Amino acid sequence: MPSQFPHGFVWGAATAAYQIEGAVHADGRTPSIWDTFSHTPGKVLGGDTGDVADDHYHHWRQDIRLMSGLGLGAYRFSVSWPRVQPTGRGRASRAGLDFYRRLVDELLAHGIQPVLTLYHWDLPQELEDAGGWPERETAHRFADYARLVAEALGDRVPEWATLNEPWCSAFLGYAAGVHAPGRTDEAGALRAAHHLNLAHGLGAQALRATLPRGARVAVVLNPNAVRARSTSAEDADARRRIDALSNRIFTGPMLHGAYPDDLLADTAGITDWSFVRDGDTHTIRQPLDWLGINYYTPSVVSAATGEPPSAGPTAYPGAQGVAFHQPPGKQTAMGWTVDPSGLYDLLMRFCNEVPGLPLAITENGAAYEDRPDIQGAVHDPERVNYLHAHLQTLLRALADGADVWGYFAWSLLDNFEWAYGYSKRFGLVYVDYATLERTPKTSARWYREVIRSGQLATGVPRFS
Ligand code: IFM
Repeated sequence: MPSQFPHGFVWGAATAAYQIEGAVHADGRTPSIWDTFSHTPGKVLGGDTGDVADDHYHHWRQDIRLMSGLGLGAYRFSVSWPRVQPTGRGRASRAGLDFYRRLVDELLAHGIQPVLTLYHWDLPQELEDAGGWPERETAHRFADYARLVAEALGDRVPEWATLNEPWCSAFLGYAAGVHAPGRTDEAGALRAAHHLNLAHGLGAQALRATLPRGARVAVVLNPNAVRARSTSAEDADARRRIDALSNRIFTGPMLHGAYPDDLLADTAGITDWSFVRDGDTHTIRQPLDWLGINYYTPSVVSAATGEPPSAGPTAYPGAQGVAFHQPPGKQTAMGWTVDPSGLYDLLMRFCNEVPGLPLAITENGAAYEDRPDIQGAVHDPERVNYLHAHLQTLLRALADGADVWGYFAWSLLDNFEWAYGYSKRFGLVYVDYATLERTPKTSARWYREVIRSGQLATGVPRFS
């Protein structure tokens, strides 16, 4: 197996605005759905909120120094919509945009390429009050927002992604209700998925119309590496259903210009999809410069096992009767099985499905129970092993022809892990939430060495 990454391969780390910025009332920012949700008792573990988070809004210089110390070539971050366009409509906030201008300029001064995501789940609350993603209008509001940000930052940001993980926005937010805005409305979730797709299409058009030539436009998905538990026809059908509801509902219109027939049939009892208007799928299928893939763990499914289906809301409307199983293997603190083969499968799938479309791994990482030792050092050998195993798999995919230009570890910093609050730590850098002190973990030093050498030591990682 080769251990050397291609020349020019981009090494990065990723974050998202609500998870790190804090400063939720600064400079005219208005609440997003995550402010509302996290302040609703019982929604987030421990009652945690993003009010302070890592206070990156005030520590950004220090955080860029950390990135520089790691040797990062790129930093993937998201813009907070309610910070740059309070209430989600109308004029941009100069103070909000200035924060990102300063951030981007400082990144560039350190030789770190900014990779900007427009929407990482923080819908302005006022737009949710007007109906949120189930309403078509929200897609148009997103396109306006995309244009405002592109006008302000287009001269200095080369890489743009419209949405992050629209599956989570639509199905965790509107079907399962475990993410903001916490609704449990199956038809609403399918409408939300369509309007997120439309937002991507309209947003990509707005970016193309505004950005200088050479800026690249993408979308970031969290495709589900879904496997059938057995070779039976029933389990294969369960896999097909989950693949449709997690993957092809987005890649169908975005990459091929149509919703898959089997998805429409599976969900016919929930909606007739009449909210899809003529021309929508054409709008959604915008030329992309690359596709971002976030990967953590695979899924294993089977046809119903005979146990009563759970009575609670599902994240997979139309796939009741499909059972999920824990894949074998070690688990992270999220309970997610460590299995890099899912990453390989996804990379090869997209390579075959959309030949010529470059890919990036825009998130990959793991939560573990990190704690400083008596000297204050944070040793996280399990994370090193996790990252090492996934990078090894990436090398295999590259050798087999996958066109992947970059890798972004999730996450630069420990941060607000949505409904889990601060209980799950994904960072390369430990954050003491009481003092906001940052301490690079062992994994940060290990990653720095991978970046410096452009290669992966074979065998067991040095830091295990
Ligand atoms: O923290 C999240 C991130 O916001 C989106 N992708 C998955 C990560 C880990 O759950």
